[in-house]
Amino acid sequence: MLTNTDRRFAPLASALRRVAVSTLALASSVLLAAAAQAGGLEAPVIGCEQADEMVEITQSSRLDPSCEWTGGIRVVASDVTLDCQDARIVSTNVRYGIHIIAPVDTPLSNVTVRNCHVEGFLNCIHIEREGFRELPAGEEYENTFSNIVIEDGSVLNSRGVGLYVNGYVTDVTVRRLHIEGTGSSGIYLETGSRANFIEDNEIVNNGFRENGPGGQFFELAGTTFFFWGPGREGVAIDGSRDNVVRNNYFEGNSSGAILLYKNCGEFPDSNRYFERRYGSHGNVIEGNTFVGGDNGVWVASRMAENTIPMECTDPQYATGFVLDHADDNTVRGNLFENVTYPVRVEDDGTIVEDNEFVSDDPAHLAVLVGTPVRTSVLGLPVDRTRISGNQARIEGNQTPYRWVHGHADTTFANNRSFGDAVGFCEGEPPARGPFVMAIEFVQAERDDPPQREAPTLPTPRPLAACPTCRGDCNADGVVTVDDLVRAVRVALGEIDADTCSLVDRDNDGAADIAELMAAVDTALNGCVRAG
Ligand SMILES: [Ca+2]
Ligand SMILES: [Ca+2]
Ligand SMILES: [Ca+2]
Repeated sequence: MLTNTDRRFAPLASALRRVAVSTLALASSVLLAAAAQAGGLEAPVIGCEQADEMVEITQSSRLDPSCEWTGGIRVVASDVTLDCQDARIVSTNVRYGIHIIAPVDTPLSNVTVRNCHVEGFLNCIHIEREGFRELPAGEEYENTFSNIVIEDGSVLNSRGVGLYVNGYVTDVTVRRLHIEGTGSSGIYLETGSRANFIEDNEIVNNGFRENGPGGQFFELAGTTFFFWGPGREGVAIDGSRDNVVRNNYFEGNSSGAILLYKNCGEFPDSNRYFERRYGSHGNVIEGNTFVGGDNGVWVASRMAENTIPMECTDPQYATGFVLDHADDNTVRGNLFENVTYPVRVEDDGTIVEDNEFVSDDPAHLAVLVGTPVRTSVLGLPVDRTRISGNQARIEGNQTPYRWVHGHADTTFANNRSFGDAVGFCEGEPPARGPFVMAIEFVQAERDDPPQREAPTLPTPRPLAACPTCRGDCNADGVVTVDDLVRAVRVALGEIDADTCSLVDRDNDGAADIAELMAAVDTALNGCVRAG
């Protein structure tokens, strides 16, 4: 595990490593070419005379790393490995650095792209099933992609998304990449993509251009506006499901680390429009490290955002509001350091377990569950969240597990703060912009941007510790007969103490008489303040 200081110098270190590695690679390519001539099976090297052309890869190949590759590379066949040998692939006026592509009626499998350093394109790496927008419902996965691996390299300073996994693309593994400085999201998992693996990457300092703090123009109802936004996230999971995001390092991404949401069927008149059929369901986010920033993992990040400028085709249930869709996701075993809202939950069935939250800012939280508009207009609070086994050490915040606007059927068990079992209690709603991905907007003249500093959303204030209800097994704020029955069963050893951690205050795995009496006292007299 690298320390924070090491991380700060990671770009420099990786640049030095790249120089060293490309020197080695150059030497080894000479040796390997000799081996190939001697009857070895090494893939042929594509020479620098093609470095400014678009190169199409149909068989396993290596790049000569002694030149910069500027024409872009297309990988169009199965069973191939492209080894860039640490070559740099840099943008001139081409859209994609490496484009892995097959028509929708053609399966693609066993493609590996490794040791490529791709920089400055619209998308540095783009994986696409050509024609996917026209796939009929129910026939999206008849000719899938499988075992597509992108490993060991870097994606830097793309104009848009860094690495784009486009619609209905499956089984892509992205591992050990350094992804930095992208204009939009670092990695984008597009609608209908599924079962991809994002592992062991460093995803840092991305997302400052698109909807970013520098501001941009937009037109609405024939009027020109200028708006400033929060920028984009490290990983966007947009209507993409059953993915695993594991053991990555996130720091310094503009709007947050991982946002899960569903595109609302925006901009139907755009040539990029297609029907968005799937939510971001069943994803697993585990073993990652998140450092700093406003949002760590935000489940259903558009549930309560006003999307009116996006011309959503999904039905509005209130002016500007459509349902977002991100169910049954798991956030497990991650470390969050100094993140304002480490885990935000605005859709149902989320599991938040065995995470660790540390911070030196008392305004920071661990978990925040709840969503305003769906709750108040449709009477549908976030439900079936399971929060268990988490540990928090947030200086000045003894009770960092919070809900807002109501919640339903929450399981809350064995969550600790500075080692004590604590409750789940009401917090304060986070600040939101006037509409999705916007912090503030003004009417403006085209080509005459307002000259002022980027506005920011107000930061949250520290909250008073909330009462912990001793014996409140289901953490709903009252001790009922049901809670007491469960507490007694813990005392009798019939059920595990973790199922009612708020009776077992001293965390010895049992409920003794004093702990049972405290539960009874709470039932009779109400909750007591924590501590
Ligand atoms: Ca839902
Ligand atoms: Ca209760
Ligand atoms: Ca005990």
